[in-house]
Amino acid sequence: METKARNSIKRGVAIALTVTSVVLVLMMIFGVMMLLNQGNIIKIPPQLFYQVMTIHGTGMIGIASLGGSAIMWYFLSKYIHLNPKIFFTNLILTLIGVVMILTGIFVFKFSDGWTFLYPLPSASAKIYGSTGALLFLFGLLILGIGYLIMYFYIAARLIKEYGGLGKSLGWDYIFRGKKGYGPPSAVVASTMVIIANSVGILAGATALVESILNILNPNLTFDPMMAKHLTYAFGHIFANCTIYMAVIAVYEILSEYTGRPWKSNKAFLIAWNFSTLFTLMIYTHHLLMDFAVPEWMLIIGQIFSYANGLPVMVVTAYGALMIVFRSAVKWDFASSMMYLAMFGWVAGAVPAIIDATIVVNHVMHNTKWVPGHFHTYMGMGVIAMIFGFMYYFNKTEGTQKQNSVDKLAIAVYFLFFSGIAGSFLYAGKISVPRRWAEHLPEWTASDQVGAVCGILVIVSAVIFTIRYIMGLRTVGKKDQEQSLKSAS
Ligand code: HEM
Ligand SMILES: [Cu+2]
Repeated sequence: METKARNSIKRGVAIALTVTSVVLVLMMIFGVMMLLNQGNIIKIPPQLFYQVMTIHGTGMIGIASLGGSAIMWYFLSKYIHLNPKIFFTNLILTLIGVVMILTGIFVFKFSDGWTFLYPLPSASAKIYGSTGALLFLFGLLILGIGYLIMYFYIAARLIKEYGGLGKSLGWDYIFRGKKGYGPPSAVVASTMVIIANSVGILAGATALVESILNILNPNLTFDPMMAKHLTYAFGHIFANCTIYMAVIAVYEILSEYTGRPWKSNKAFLIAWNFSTLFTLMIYTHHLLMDFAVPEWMLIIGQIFSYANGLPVMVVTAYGALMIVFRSAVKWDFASSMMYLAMFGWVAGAVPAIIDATIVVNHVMHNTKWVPGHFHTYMGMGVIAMIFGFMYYFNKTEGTQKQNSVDKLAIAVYFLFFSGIAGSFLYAGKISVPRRWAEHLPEWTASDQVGAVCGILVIVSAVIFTIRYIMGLRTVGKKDQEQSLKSAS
């Protein structure tokens, strides 16, 4: 029975990772399509550009979250008992949501951007009909419900096992002077994510319902400023939480490869507690240009944005350096990916901190500087952690071996993803606006460089994906052998 439960956990994780890698490649192709259009190499109608931009943003954030939750679920299930059905429920609701979103965008021409800012969806519903907007909004809502079900279930399990979410965040050690080390890092990180992301998703769901009601009955109107607060609270927290789920792989994999436990000492616990709080507070950095927002909120947004990522990033980067220092760590695909991803994450935070400064923000925020920042920390941070974990999964649960193509693919991936991010940051520096289908001739060089880099990134992502899907067979074989052994 025990191995049966374990096998269904593994199956769920394997399916989620398969979906993640395939969707990722597809969304990257859409990304290159946008660059080719901005760089004047191909011409697509502006309407299609914005459909592509909407699916690229939604799809990327969505799969980063799916891949991240696969990591969280896989490692958390080693410490507490988890019912595999819950993960499948989330997976199925996600897939239903994705199909609705795809239909809304490609069949019914919804193209308002993944941030669905009220009252944009109602405005475009009047032009293109309400079906597309409703499919998109309901699709996201269903996706969110899937996550809420999973998070509430994990919360209930953590409360049962640890006696409360405060305890699984290590409050006994921080406030009550309990000696020794706190709960496993996977437990601490998961607690942070379920608290922050549940709040974020509930805020997002409220904004979605507002838009849906407004489309169904235009007499029902809502305060657009309030809706913007709810929407960006959701968007910021949801995107942030992808890394807080994926980073669990850094803790677990580096600790396994060095044979040293990743201890949750007091500094580690305090850092995660601060990040829990700050992640909830700082979304107002997306509203720095809204003069109607009370100044004190913007100042909180600015100050705490500096402080937000830092605690966890510092303890993680420092921990990663220390755990490897003078250890007999074996460098292979998984451990190198985790290590490089750490630096991608740190590097991506620097431009964000610059942009969160109010005076800079007024100049930079609507330029490609911003995509430059999040492509660095998502592409070279979160997504790299997910690829690294895919390899680890096949190696640990199966018998896949690394080869020289894998090594080459890692190098190509990081090199050319820096190229994409660099081309975006450079475009930001020369004031190229973000989210414009058409670019002026003096901007197109940066788009063309980005597109070339993008194509090479896609090549390595395709290699990772094919290797992962082929490696899954070794997992199935190993399972079969084990069940035969236990039967005889
Ligand atoms: C081959 C890799 C990729 C390429 C070529 C690419 C390209 C692009 C381009 C051209 C844009 C529009 C920029 C603009 O505003 O003008 C964009 C936006 C975006 N990308 Fe990527 N991207 C890639 C990978 C990723 C990854 C890995 C993620 C996250 C996991 C991601 C998330 C996003 C998001 C959230 C947006 C914002 C959409 C919006 O403004 O509504 N991208 N990307
Ligand atoms: Cu933010």
